[in-house]
Amino acid sequence: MSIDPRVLKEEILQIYPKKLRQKRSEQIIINEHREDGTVPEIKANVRSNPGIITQRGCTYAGCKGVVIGPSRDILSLVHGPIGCSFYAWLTRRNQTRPDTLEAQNFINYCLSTDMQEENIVFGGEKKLKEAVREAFHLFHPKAIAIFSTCPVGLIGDDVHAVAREMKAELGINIFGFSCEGYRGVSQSAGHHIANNGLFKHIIGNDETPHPEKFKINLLGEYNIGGDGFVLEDILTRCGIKQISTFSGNSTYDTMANSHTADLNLVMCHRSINYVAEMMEKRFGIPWMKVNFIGATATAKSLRRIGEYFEDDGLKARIEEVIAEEMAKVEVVQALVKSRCQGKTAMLFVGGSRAHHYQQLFTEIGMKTVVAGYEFGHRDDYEGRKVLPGLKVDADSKNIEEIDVVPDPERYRPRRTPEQIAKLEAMTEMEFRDYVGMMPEMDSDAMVIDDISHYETERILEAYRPDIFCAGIKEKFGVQKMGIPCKQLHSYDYGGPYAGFAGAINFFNDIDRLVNMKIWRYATPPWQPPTQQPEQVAAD
Ligand code: CFM
Repeated sequence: MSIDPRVLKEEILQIYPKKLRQKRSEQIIINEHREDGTVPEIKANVRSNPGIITQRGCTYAGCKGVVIGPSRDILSLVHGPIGCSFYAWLTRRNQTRPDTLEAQNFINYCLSTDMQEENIVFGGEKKLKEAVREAFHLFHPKAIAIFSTCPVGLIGDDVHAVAREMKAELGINIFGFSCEGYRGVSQSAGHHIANNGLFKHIIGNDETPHPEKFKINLLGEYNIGGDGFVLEDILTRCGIKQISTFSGNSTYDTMANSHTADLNLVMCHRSINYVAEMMEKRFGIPWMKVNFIGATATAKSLRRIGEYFEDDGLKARIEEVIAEEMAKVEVVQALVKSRCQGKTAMLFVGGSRAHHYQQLFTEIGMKTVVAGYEFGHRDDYEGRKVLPGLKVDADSKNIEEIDVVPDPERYRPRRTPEQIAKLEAMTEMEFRDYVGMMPEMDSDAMVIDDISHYETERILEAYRPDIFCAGIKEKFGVQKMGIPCKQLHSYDYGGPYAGFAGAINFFNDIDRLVNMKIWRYATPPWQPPTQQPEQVAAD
């Protein structure tokens, strides 16, 4: 079926009132590779329109749930009504594996001040202090993070003052986050707030040196479904020491010590690029974007690490691991490709995966026809080269920009500008860069920012893709249309999908989903039923 995406776009826009139509027309883009190397501009990171049924989450979700939550021994205490805690309780499948049975792990717990009407009227600081003391005496953590929910900001409780007071009283690291749900346009604001907190309160607190030669941090990897376990295994086999991730399977100490690494690898650019930038400025650690989603992407990323460290032994070990793993991947890939070749996919995930997972589909011959982020910014779509031209609006001004300067004692540039230039001259060795999703999608592909429920239905009806990838909010509505929906936030109950072993899992899962016969039995709403379902006699 051949679709004219421009016609479809106009049809979709018709339903909206004039002002909204204009706004959505700038957020629904038909991709194009222009001669000057640019792609069309997309409007992103702007407020969702009420009633549109967005899939976005809130700022608190981005700070507590996404960035800080996966670190297992920072005790997360939510200051707010219980619902905010309950809905952030073990819903993201960020796994962790303490070294010993006795090691601290608070991930299974849900701690909240459980604010009541009385606290909203008379203030909740007293209750918060009591909660911090209680949590400290129960768990004896190294650090407590306090997260603000919407009412905290509305009534003006000062979580930072409470954190300072409690830190002095209890003698452990305690810090607060002004990450009220409404503070930004999406969870993306919460990522930035969390990054600032990590930088101000944790990174650089532990100077323990490591003897290993090749030391990295993996930023923006949250160990969903065990992805981080797979990646640490690969890195270890190559002889690369992972000091810390941010923040899947991490601990307070690994993050506190992360400034001793010599290279920062950035997986999810959206959620953690601020930490990478700040660590480079303060400590002199270069960063580069990697992608461990997809077998060829993983191989490419590993080779780039080898090039960075310029060590023949390391490069040889990397090649050995790639050869060993690729042999296993290729067997499954060939089989699955023979059954999936030519099928189509749509991807709507937060800020990275709608891009990264296109690679896995490409590896089994499937094409992504429409994709979009819930809350990515223009740089995630068009590449970081648009950054200097980005306008700072009132919503972005809400979030602190930390002014970072080189640390007087600890700034140690790991590479000279000449070395960086030499490495960059080699193919695909860009530092501090992210090409974005659109340059890597076909011309004429549709790119939709912050997709609405209505738009989802219309594109499904028009394209009838073989698979739709999104989250729990979309899953069952989509499947009732006879189209399988794979959750790419939680992986449903599957995964890991990162690295080589993850690629094999993904290929098998997608093969099962797109080739399952059950989808033929669902009658989508756009297709009138040809016959009435048989009456089942009640006996
Ligand atoms: Fe980064 Fe993520 Fe994502 Fe994200 Fe998320 Fe997530 Fe996501 Mo869900 S940090 S932007 S805020 S890759 S929770 S692990 S899957 S929306 S695309």
